[in-house]
Amino acid sequence: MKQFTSVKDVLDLPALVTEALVQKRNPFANKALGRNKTLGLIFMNPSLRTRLSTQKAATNLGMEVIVMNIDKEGWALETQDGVIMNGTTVEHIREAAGVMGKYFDILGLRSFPSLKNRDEDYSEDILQKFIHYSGLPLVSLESGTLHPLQSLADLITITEQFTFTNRKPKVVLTWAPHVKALPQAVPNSFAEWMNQADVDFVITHPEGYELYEAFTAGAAITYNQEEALQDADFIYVKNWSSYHQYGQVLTTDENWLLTQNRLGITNNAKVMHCLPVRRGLELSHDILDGPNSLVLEQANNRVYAAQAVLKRMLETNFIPGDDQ
Ligand code: AN0
Ligand code: CP
Repeated sequence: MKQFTSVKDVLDLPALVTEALVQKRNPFANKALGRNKTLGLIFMNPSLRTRLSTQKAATNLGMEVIVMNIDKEGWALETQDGVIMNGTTVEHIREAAGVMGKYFDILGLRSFPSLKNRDEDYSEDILQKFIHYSGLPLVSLESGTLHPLQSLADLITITEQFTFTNRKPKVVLTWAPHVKALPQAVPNSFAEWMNQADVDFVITHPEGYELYEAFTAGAAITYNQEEALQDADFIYVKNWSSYHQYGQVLTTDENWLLTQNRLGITNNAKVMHCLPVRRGLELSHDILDGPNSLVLEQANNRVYAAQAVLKRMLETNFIPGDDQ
């Protein structure tokens, strides 16, 4: 595995999930694999889980980790080519990424979309420039359009929790209200992964919140949340801003808030959220505090998702014993 930016970078998805579960049972078994290898984690936006879980995963594999919150601690970065830098930006992405290529063996990058210019966000220009100018294998820590480490952790969680062998789980992705415009990366990515997994997958959202078809194609999509929730085994709750009216909040309709009552029409569904979650706005207190919530287990599995991916990258990109 050279890069990890999308499910498309995964050759064998069931094998990667199995690898994560193997790592979870025995987290320190591959401590020698990352010896003298450095992971650089570069954050252009805030993070709690991604930062801590990826750092823990790398440490479990014996790697050194350097973390930089480049938005706060670095020079203001210029990402456009050919500009005369006589404004507020101080350092160009060409040099910044090039320097990182000298210091690290694997690069992790979090770079949220602007939610202003869809073409620019969906071109993944910043992610591609970091890959190109660093020359390093790159793990996406959430990009403009996708959050693959989250989706892998979600798939691991569903695989662990679903015990029936005679049928597939019904998994529902439901939009939830929020007061701020949030990226589409988490739902895009979840859809992309669920469409590759062995599940019945349904997406429900208000009109105007249709996601980019390249990620959702194959899923059943309905504007009727109640219909979608019938017999659900897993409900994945997430807010996102509009893709078609790009970056806009079209409604904050609280009828879309999932409560414990509404779980009555489901198959006692387990409820998932990537976190951070705004209590009472995106998801009810009773669900988060109740027995159906999987949110902490998802967060736990972020470690083993990252560990499986880093292990594959170390195996693919470096010869064991070669410490150069
Ligand atoms: C981000 C998002 O929705 O993409 C990160 C989630 C992992 N969430 C917020 O900005 C609140
Ligand atoms: N779920 C997730 O990626 O959380 P952070 O934004 O805190 O990393």
